Amino acid sequence: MFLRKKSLLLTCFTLVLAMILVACGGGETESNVNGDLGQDQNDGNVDGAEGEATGSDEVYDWNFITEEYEGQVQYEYAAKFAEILKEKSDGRINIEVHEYGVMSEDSQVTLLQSGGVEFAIISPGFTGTMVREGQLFALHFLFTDDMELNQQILNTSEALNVHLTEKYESFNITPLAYWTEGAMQWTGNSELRTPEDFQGFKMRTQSSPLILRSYEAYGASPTEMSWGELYTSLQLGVVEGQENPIFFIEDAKFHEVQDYMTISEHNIYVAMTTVNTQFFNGLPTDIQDMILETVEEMRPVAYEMQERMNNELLDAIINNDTHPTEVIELTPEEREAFRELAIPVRDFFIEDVGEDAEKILNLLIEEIEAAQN
Ligand code: 6CS
Repeated sequence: MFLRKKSLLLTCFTLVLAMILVACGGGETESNVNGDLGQDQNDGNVDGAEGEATGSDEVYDWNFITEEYEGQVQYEYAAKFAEILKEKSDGRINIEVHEYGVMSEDSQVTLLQSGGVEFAIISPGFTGTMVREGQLFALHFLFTDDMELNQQILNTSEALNVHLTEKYESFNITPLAYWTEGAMQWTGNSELRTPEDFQGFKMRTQSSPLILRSYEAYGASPTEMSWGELYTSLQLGVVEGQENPIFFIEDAKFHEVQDYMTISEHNIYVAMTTVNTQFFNGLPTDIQDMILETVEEMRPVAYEMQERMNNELLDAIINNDTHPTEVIELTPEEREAFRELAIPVRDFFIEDVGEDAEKILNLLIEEIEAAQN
């Protein structure tokens, strides 16, 4: 179920074509999914334009891939981003937004990195074997319980916006913004209230190794998997539970094949608005400025969007009589039992990833503490 056929074949065709073109072009970032590999007028890297304001009538056709479907937060973000840029550029910037559904999230990272598409929304949970420092988002109980404050920290953190961004840029990916899709909750085919409930529990996670490690700390038996396989895997019992923000649990219908949802808020879901670094650096400065302005304008839009969807779809889960879900609220003591097991994973992260990871994490922790005072 749940594979939206709409535009799937077309998208599949264009993205696969893009990968072939990138492979043929030796990974240059001048390609786009329309196959414009040369220095033509649709090309983001026009000769002589790099780093200069052109004031020209150049027309740009770009592609923006997301990990979600239309109606879900990432897709709606990208659609609004495209709309704002089109308006700002008087119609010169045309961005085609793509739903998830063609390739795994890991492959989407590779596609952006190689320049097959210009923009992507990427979850750091799918970049952990590449940008190992980015795994810090997998650490449970790192951020605060105040989502608005968390978003402010994501917006302003030097640890993230300078130091972690540099790490991504060394892989040709520039995160333009880190933003939240909401607090993470657990769903299960059995109650998840105590660490004992996780003993041997088959938990689905994204691919970053530290996410798996975080669940091993609770005694679980985690398995990484693309979310496209998740509904069926939960239905068949291949995995027994998963984590996600509420809007996504409802919209992807995971609650139909899960009996319990725990309001655990053990982490926040972070997404990154990203652009291919080489492509972005090659754009005229006036175009770069329009993009950066749009990223700023999108910050409150994204926050409000996820907040509204998470609230509305919690009600939808609670009021769903066809597929009833027991919603479990953890007491502060119950949450504390998980927190105690989660904190030592920070040491593992530092030992495993190294000195830069330690510096970035320690600075972020300082920033989080300062934001709370
Ligand atoms: O669980 C996942 O993997 C998916 N969750 C969200 C909220 N967005 C896309 C991602 O791939």
